[in-house]
Amino acid sequence: MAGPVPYARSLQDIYNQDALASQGVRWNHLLSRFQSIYGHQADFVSRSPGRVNIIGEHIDYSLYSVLPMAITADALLAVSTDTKPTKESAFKVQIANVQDAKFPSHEFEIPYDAVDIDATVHEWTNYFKSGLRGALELLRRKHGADFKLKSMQILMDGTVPAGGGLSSSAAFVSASALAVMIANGETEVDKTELTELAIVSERAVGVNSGGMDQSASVFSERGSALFVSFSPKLTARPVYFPKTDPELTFLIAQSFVAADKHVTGPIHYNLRVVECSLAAAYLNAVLNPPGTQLPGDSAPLGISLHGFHETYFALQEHSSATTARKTESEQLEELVRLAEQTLTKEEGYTREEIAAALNISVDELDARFTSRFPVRASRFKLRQRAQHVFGEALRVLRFLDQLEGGHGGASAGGGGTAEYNARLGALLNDTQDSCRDAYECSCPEIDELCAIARRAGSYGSRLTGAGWGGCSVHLVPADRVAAVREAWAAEYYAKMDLTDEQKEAAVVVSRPGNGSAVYLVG
Ligand code: NG1
Ligand code: MG
Repeated sequence: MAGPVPYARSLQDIYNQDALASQGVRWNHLLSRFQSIYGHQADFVSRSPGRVNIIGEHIDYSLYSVLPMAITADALLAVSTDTKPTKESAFKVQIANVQDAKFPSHEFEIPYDAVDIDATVHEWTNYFKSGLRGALELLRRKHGADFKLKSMQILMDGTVPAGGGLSSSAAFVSASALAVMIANGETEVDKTELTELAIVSERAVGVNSGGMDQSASVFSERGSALFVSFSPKLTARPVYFPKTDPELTFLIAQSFVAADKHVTGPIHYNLRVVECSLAAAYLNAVLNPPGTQLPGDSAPLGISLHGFHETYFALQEHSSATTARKTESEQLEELVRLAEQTLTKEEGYTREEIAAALNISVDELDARFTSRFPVRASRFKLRQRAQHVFGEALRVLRFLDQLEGGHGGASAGGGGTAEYNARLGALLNDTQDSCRDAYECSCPEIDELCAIARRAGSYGSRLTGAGWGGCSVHLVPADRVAAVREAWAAEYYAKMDLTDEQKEAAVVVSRPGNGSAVYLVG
C-alpha cells in the first residue's frame, strides 16, 4: 500500500458506484465556482476523505494498532498556482470555501520563514496553514532551506461534518499538504511521507493527536478496512470483511452532540494523552528495574504505553533463561492484569504521587508532560486509562483474528453465520463499555444510540473517533438496516429539533472508500 498518492482519471477512480451521480454534480459546481471566483480554471483537485474507526479507540497515541476505514465524505481543494514565486520574502494564498457563509474567504501574505498559526483562535483556514507548514518543511528538507513556495488560489469543498468524530480535520490537513506539494512541483507524493507530515501538522492546531485519522485518510483502498500500525514505523495494509448474505454493513449515526476538542482538550482529549503517557512512565518506574529509560518514540509526548510494553517484555525475556516468546495477545492479557495490580488507586493519582514514583519534582513532571498542551485535572486516572488501552489493543487483535484467522472470515471464504457476526459485534460492544466506564469518553446520547440500535438488530454498537459526542458506528446486517434507522428516528432523533438537512445527514450506510488522490483538470 505504500507508494505515491494516485492520480485519478475520472470520478470512478475515486468513489464507489453509489456516490458517482451526486459527486459529479458536486465536482462540477466546485470547478465552475473556482472559475468564477478567480477568473481562470483550476489546475488540479486534491482530495482526502474522512474516516470511521471500526475498532481501536484512543490507542493510536499510545502507539497500538487500529482498524479504521475511509468514508465517501471528503475534503476537496481545487487549486491553481502562479508559476513563479511572488516576492523574495513572502508568498500569497487566496483561499475560499464553497460554503462561504460559514467559512469566509481569506487572503494571506505569508513570509517564507514563519507560517504563523494561532491555535487559540479556532479559524477554518488554520487547518490549511498547518498542512502548508508541514509541506513546506518537507520540501525544504528535500530541496534545501531556501526553497520558495509558489502563490496559490484555492477553493475548498468539505463534506465531512466538523466535530462529528469522522475526522474532518485530518481530511482537510492531508488534502492541504497534498495540494501544496503538487502545486510546488512534487508530482510523486509518497503516501507515508504525506501521512507523517499530516500527523505532525495537525498537532500545530492545538490537539495532541495520534496518527489513525491521517493514515486512514491517505492510505485507504476501496472495499477494505485498514490495519494501521505505528511501531516500529508507520505501516498500513488492507483488511477484508467476509462476503455474507445478508451483507454486513456499517451504519454511522450522528449524536448531534458537538464535541470540540479545541475547547475541551484540557479536560478530555489532551488530558487522556497525558494520562496515558503518565501511566507508561509510572508502570516503567514501578515494574522495570530502577533507572530503565523508555525508548523515545513517535507518540505525542515521546513516551507511550506501547513503548513500556516493548521494554517490559524485552527485559523479561532477557532475564529468563527458559520460556518461549509470548504472543502479542498473551502479552496484552498479562498487561491488563499487571495494570490492575500495580495501579491500585481507583480515585486517580495526584501530581505529587506520580512525581514521587518517578523520582522527579512536580515542576519537572509538569514540564515534561503538561507544558505543551495544558490540561486541567487534580487527579490522573492511570488505572482506568491503562486498562482501557491494553484491553482495547487486545480487542483489535481479536477482531483482526476473527476476520483473517480462519474462523469463517474472509480469508476462510465463509463467515457470516449469526454466531460469527455476534462475535465481531461483541468486541465492538466491549469497546463501547470500556470507552464509557474506563476511558470516560462516551456520553449519555451515544450510549442511548447504541442501546436503541442493539435492540433493533445491530450486532455491535459503539462511539467512533474521539467521543464525548460526535458519531457512533454500528455493525448491522443489511436486512436490519431499515429497522435500526426507524428505531433511531422514533426513539432518538424525534426528540431533537433537527433541520431537514440534519435529518438527511444523521445516518449513513458506509462502504469502505478510497484514500487521497489527485485529479488533474483539463
Ligand atoms: P477525531 O476527533 O474523531 O478526529 C481523534 C484523534 C485520533 C484518535 C481518536 C480516538 C485527531 C485528529 N484524531 O479523532 O487520532 O486518537 O480521536 O481513537 O485528533
Ligand atoms: Mg479531528
